[in-house]
Formats: sequence, structure tokens, C-alpha cells
Amino acid sequence: MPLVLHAGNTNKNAFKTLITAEYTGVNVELVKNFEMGVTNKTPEFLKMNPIGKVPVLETPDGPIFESNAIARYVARLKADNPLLGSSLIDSAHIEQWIDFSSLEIDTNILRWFIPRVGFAVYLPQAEEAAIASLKRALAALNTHLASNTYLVGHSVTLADIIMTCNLTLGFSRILSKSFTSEFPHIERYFWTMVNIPNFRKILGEIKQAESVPPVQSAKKPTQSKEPAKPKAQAEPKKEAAKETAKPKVEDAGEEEAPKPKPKNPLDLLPPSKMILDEWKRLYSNTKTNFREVAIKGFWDMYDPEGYSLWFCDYKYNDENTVSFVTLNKVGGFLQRMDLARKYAFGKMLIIGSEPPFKVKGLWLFRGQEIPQFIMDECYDMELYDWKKVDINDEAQKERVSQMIEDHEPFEGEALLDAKCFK
Ligand SMILES: N[C@@H](CCC(=O)N[C@@H](CS)C(=O)NCC(=O)O)C(=O)O
Repeated sequence: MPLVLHAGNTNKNAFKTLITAEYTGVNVELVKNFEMGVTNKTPEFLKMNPIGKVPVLETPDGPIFESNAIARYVARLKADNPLLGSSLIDSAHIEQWIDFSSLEIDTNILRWFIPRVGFAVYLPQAEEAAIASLKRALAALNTHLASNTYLVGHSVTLADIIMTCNLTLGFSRILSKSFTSEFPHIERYFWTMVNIPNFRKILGEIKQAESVPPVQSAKKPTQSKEPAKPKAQAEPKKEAAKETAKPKVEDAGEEEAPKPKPKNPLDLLPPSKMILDEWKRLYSNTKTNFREVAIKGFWDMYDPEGYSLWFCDYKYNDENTVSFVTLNKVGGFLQRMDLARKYAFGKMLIIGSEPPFKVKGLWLFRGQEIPQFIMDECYDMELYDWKKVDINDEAQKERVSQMIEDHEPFEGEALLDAKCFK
């Protein structure tokens, strides 16, 4: 008889047990027709887990909740299971990495992700703190993995299973390549693990998030406050099984009513004679004589009191060894700058005819500083060194012109590509 696991079929916490079962040779099956927010709120389910969360495993000796405990139970069904280590110290290190994965990595990924997708109140400072804590944990993990293929010993253990499932949520929903490239040993580890057959069978093919999801307004925590709808009445939920995509309401429970959006401080600056949209139109519509028309037009329009110009220089150019990865990284950056569309124009040049490619850019921002909300919300900003352009310096002015017009050669080198943010 299979052990029945209650969860949707995309739940990364359930994957911990399913992968463990593959390694252990235990028959675990997902319950049929599980519907998130409905099945797990019935009185029968609440008897198994009084807080109505999944996964829950039914065993001949009674139910178990908490995904790490369930995975441990399944691993212990096999005597001397190598997943649990073969010495006291290995077992302790397995427990250490399981806790680290749950408390330092998963928690901070969720603190970053959940408010963004609207299941908790979004607070920029809280997000900043979550990202800082996550980076601290990932840096330690990256260092460990620099000289270790697996977390403990020389083969897969339960710690790798739990860590990989937690990273799966991160990599597929919020940790884009430009974020993870700071942690190359974790990248190597993660892609190796998810391609091991016992993992791949359960996880399927993982596609890394292309960008950080934009902030959505907070969603109503309907599941915790409304009684469960009888099954027949429940709307068909395509998304129902996607707890991985939408970690549910536990963190949204404390949600406050959405506050009116504060005005962006840049809207309170004295008006500028430069109309950003006019410049963007001129840039887009100039097809010939670019220097004479668009560049001249730019300098005629430019208002050094209302706007500032900035050069940026990617700090990790030596990592730009694959052209399409470099292009995607820059593309992701421009997508994430979407929030700045009303206040910025940018050019990003990908320079060189062979790797490593250099990434350099020019940005026009409203105001005299790089707007704080961009620094806060677009983490790519810290991957670049920023230098304010001195327009009284003719050489710098000429560099600005060349960057706007994709001048080639640029500083003596060919351009692989040039991308514009407008
Ligand atoms: N610490 C728990 C977390 C479980 C959890 O947060 N489950 C989510 C889905 S991934 C859930 O059931 N949410 C429904 C709810 O909060 O009512 C575990 O590892 O099992």
C-alpha cells in the first residue's frame, strides 16, 4: 500500500518527500484531486494538520505534518539509509544543512518572494533586509560548495534533497541569472542536482526566473478567513496546484488594508524644461543622420538642473564569458528597470568581439542623484560602478554621444550588441 501524501503536484515541500522516496524505494503517492485552499481546509484534513497546511503524510501509525519531518520519516523507513549519513558527525552535518536550508535560505527567499506576488504586505525595507540575509546565507553556502560536490560527504543526502527543493522555488521564481551569477558554486551545484535522474523525475525541467516578479498589490487572504467552499462550487483553479508559484496565505494573514501609494519624490521636483518623452520620441524616430539630428537634439534638450547623466560599468566583466548569457543579463536588468520608465533613459553596450565581454552603460535620471527607489528596488544597480558624467568635460560629453548613438568601434572595440531603455 502506498503512503499517501497530501499536497498539490507542484509543491516543492512535497518534492522533498517524493525525491527521498525515490532514493529509499518507498512507495509514496500524491493524493488524487488535491485542491489548494479547499481540500486542506476540510475538517478531515484539519484533524491531520490543525493549521491546514500541506504537505501531510498519512502513515499506518497516523499523520505527519511539516515537510522536513515527513522526508526524514520516509528516509528512516530504510535501515542505514545513506541519505541520513553513516557517522554521528555526518548525521549532525546533514541536520545542520537541513536547518540552514530551511531557516536561512528558504525563509529569506519567501520573505522576498511572497510580498512581491501579493500574499503579504510589500515593504521595501523589509525586502532589503530579506535580500541581505539571503545573500549572507548564499555566500556561506557558495564557499562551502567551492570545495564540496555535495553538502555532506561524497554522495546525495537528505540535506541535498531539502536544499535543492528550496533552491528550486528560488531559482524558478525570483533568483534570476544576474542574481545567482554572484554564487557560481551554488549555480553549479543546483544545476547538477536537478539533473540527477531521481531529482529530475520529480522536479521536471527547471527554468530559471528571468526577472524578479514585479510588486503586485496585496491579495486577500481568502483561504484563512473564509470557510472553504464545497468542492462542487469551487471555481476551477488552474493555479490551484501551484503552491510553489504562490506560497499561500500563512504570511498574508497579517495583511493590512493597502495604503494609498505615496507620491514619488521625483514628481515633487521643480519642473524641468526637458520633456523625457520628447527625447525618447526623437531617439526612436531618427533613422538617418543620427549625430546631426538625435544627438544634437539631445544636447539642445538636456537640462542639467532637472536631470543627471551617469556612466555605469559592470563590476564582474570577467564572468561575461558566454555571449547570450551576457545579453540575457543585460536584458533582465532593463526589464527590472521598468519601474523607472517615467524617470530614466538608458543605453547599455555589450562590448567586444570575443569573451569576456564588457558591459558599460549610460543613464539619464531625473534629479541630481540616482533615484533612491531604483537603488532600493533594482538589485542590478549594485552590480555596476556608477560615475556621474561631468558635462563640462568635452571627452565625457563625447562619450555620452557615442553611447547614445552606438558608435562603433566603441573605445576601440566592436559592439556585440547595444540595448536601449526608453
Ligand atoms: N513549514 C511547513 C510549511 C508548509 C506551508 O507553508 N505550506 C503551504 C503550501 S507550500 C500551505 O499549505 N499554505 C496554505 C495555508 O497557509 O493555509 C512545511 O515545511 O511543511
